Parts: sequence; C-alpha cells; structure tokens
Amino acid sequence: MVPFDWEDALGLDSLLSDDERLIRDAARAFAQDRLAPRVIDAFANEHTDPAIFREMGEQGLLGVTLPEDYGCAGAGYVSYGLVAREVERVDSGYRSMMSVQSSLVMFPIYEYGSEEQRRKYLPKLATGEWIGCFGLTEPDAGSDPGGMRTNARKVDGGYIINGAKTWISNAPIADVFVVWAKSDAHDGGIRGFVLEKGMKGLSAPKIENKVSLRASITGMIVMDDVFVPDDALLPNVQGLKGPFGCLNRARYGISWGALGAAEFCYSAARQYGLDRHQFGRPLAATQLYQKKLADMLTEITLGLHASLQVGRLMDAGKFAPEMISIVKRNNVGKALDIARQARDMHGGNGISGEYQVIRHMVNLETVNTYEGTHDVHALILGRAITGIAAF
Ligand code: TGC
Ligand code: FAD
Repeated sequence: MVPFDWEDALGLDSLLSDDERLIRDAARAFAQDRLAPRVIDAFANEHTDPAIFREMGEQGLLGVTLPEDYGCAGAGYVSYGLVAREVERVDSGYRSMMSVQSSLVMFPIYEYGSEEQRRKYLPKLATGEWIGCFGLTEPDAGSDPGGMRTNARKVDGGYIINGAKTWISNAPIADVFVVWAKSDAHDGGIRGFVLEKGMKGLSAPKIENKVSLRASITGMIVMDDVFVPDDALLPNVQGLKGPFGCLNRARYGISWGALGAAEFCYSAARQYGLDRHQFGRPLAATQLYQKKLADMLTEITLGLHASLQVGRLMDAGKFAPEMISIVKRNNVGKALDIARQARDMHGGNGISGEYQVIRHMVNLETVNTYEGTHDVHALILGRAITGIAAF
C-alpha cells in the first residue's frame, strides 16, 4: 500500500516519461514565477502583455509538438497537454494565448504550408517575436463555420480577400493572421491564407469590456479588399478539414488546461476550508465541505487520465476527433462546475479578485463556449453514436 496523494490520486505522475516530467516542471516554474504574479492586475485592467509571448518562446513553450528544425521543442502531445495544464492553472487567458499560437497558427503553417512558409514564419512564431491569430468565426457563422461569408477572389498574382472575423484571440496585437475564406478559384471551397500586419485594407479592432478571459486580448479581423500574393495561400489543404485539423489540437490542449484551472480552485477551496473556522471548527471538518472536495478530486482525476489516454493515442497517430470532443466537453464542463463550487465554498471572499476562484470561474465560461460549445461537442458525439447529424 502507498499513502494517498490528494494532489495526484491515481498516480498520473508515474505514467509520464522523464522528458514529460521535465517539460511539465519547467512549465510549472515559468507559470508560477512569471505569470502568476501578473495575473490579478492583468485581469483587473484587461491588459495583455505582448512580452509574455517572447517569454513563453524563451521557455520553449510555443509550438512544442513541432520539429526542432523550425526552432520548436519536437515534443509529443502529452507534453503539450501538460504545458496547457500548468499555464491554465494560472489563467485560461494565458493558455489561450499559448494555444492559439501553437495549435491554430504554427500547426496549420507547418501541416498545410509550403517549405518557404514554414521557414518564414515558424522560427519567429516559436520565439514569440511574432504573434499569431486564427480567424474562423464570423458574426453570422460561429458554431457553423461552413456558413462563412469571407471570400477570396482570384486576381492576377494573388487574391483579393473581403470579410469580417469576430471573437478572434490575439488579433489586435497579431503580426500573422491565419484566415479561412471561400475561394472562387477552388469552386467556393474553404482555403487558408496567411495575412500579415500592415497589409492594405486589413484591420483588427479590439473587442472591449469582456467580463471573462480579460488577460487575453480579443478582437475582430476586418478585411476590406485585402490583396494577398499567391504565396499567401496554404497550399496543402482544402475544405473545413483544414481548420478542424487545427481545432483538434487546440481542443485537446484545452481538455488539460481547464483541469489545471480546476486544480487551482480545488486546492484553494481545500486550503480555505482548513483555515476558516465557523461554528467552532474548520469548514473542512464538515461533511458537506468534504463531499464537495471529494467530488472535485474525482472529476479532476478521471478527466486528467482521460486526456492522458487521448494524448497517448495522438502521439501514436491513432486518435479519432470524437475522442477529443469527449475530453474537451467533459473536462471543461466539470472544471466550470468545480470553479462554481469553489467560489461558493469561499463564501463572500469567493467574489474577491484576491482569492482568484471567481476569475477562473468566469474564464471557464468562455472556455466552455469556444473551440466548439459544450452542446456542439455533444452533437458531434451524437452523430458518431447514431450516424445522424442533428446540428
Ligand atoms: P462536417 O461535414 O462534419 O465536416 C466537414 C469536413 O471536415 C472534416 N472534419 C474534420 N476533419 C478533421 N478533424 C475534425 N474534427 C473534423 N470534423 C470534420 C470532415 O471529414 C469533412 O471533410 P471532407 O473532406 O468530407 O470535406 O462539417 P459540418 O459543417 O457539418 O460541421 C459541423 C460541426 C458542428 C462539427 C462543426 O462545424 C464544428 O465543430 N463547429 C464548432 C466550430 C468551432 O469549434 N469553432 C472554433 C473557432 S476557433 C476558436 O474558438 C479558438 S478559441 C482559441 C483560444 O483562444 O484558445
Ligand atoms: P452560436 O453558434 O450562435 O451558439 C449560441 C448557442 O446556440 C450555444 O449555446 C450553442 O451551443 C447553441 N447552438 C448552436 N448551434 C446549435 C445546434 N445546431 N443545436 C443546438 N444548439 C446549438 N473564434 C475563432 O475563429 N478564433 C479565435 O481565436 C476565437 N477566440 C475566441 C475568444 C473568445 C474570448 C470567445 C468568446 C470566442 C472566441 N472564438 C474564436 C469564437 C468561438 O469559437 C465561438 O464563440 C464559438 O464557436 C460559438 O459560436 P457563437 O459564439 O457564434 O455561438
């Protein structure tokens, strides 16, 4: 028999390789030493510090799954998940900055791009010198991106792009824009383009006054007759499987990340219950308080092990996207429940920014919506179970 570990109930640590533990520990040290001290102010003042991308780059946390040839770590998907968990333990907005850059900007350039595009963009995105964003969602096409209106018209030497993307993480500070558009030169098929800051007709206004994810800047991408040369097209993919291929990676990372936020809330509620006395004893000595902690630990533990299994299958090239829907949907939903419980268990202090659980709670509302809402992932699973699309 071994003593029970309330922070690692089923021995996840023992299932990791030495390299995975090293990456996890480095990410944890970075997140706790460099991100945690800034997050309360960043959230309160809705401030995104672009220097964070360069700091993440210095630590090797951007594009961790991509090859070393392009300045990346060449690690596996389990390592990527462990990084997301550590960063989101501090704030979902910081994880969002990291996962958009890694899965939604660097991955498509690597997977669908030409060698010239890889060489041009990946090393600078890996160091964080350049910041990237991913434009799929539009004002009238959110859960149904096939309904997008953004279009690319073929002209001599390139394309003219028109349209608007909304709710785009990193957009107002981005140097590189991966944008999805319907192309008349490809029978109206969806194609990916890489746009650059400063192109005529391209702007990225900030969306102000978010109540959630305030440490991560969000904006629109407005394209008004933007001319892009032929070599801005991502040559190696056509159709929605292009953006969905990126979303598979980001959604998987979120499944780990959300549980990092949940672990913070669980740990904070445990400590608060031990420290705070009411009715002559610690809150943690009450049955209701202990049941809540037991439920939290159970869901976190089951979710982490499920994500580990999905990561192992991704590393082996044996995953189905529906596996990712299970862990994105369930882990984020459970994390949100845990954050709400932790908020309640802190009593009045639970609404204070200093105790931080309410920040995680409101952040997780966004995480439950983006990258496919909780219900859209249920419908993806429902389709796979029944063979009937109910969207
Ligand atoms: P559907 O007919 O299902 O598929 C169209 C084509 O795509 C292929 N495909 C996939 N390929 C790879 N991975 C997946 N997960 C795939 N899912 C589908 C499919 O095989 C087909 O290929 P082909 O060759 O036959 O053309 O398409 P649909 O239009 O019926 O899709 C329905 C649905 C609901 C599954 C889809 O539209 C969906 O997932 N909606 C949710 C939209 C979403 O997740 N948006 C995210 C925007 S980005 C974002 O939120 C970033 S936040 C980041 C942050 O800050 O952290
Ligand atoms: P809608 O699709 O209008 O959905 C509204 C509600 O209806 C939801 O509850 C949904 O589950 C439900 N619903 C929709 N369709 C059905 C159906 N068929 N059956 C039953 N219920 C349904 N997008 C990007 O492209 N890039 C980004 O970087 C990015 N970052 C984001 C950052 C933030 C902070 C936020 C909030 C969003 C971001 N998004 C981004 C957009 C995000 O992906 C969308 O908000 C999400 O896909 C949902 O789309 P929607 O908001 O249009 O909601």
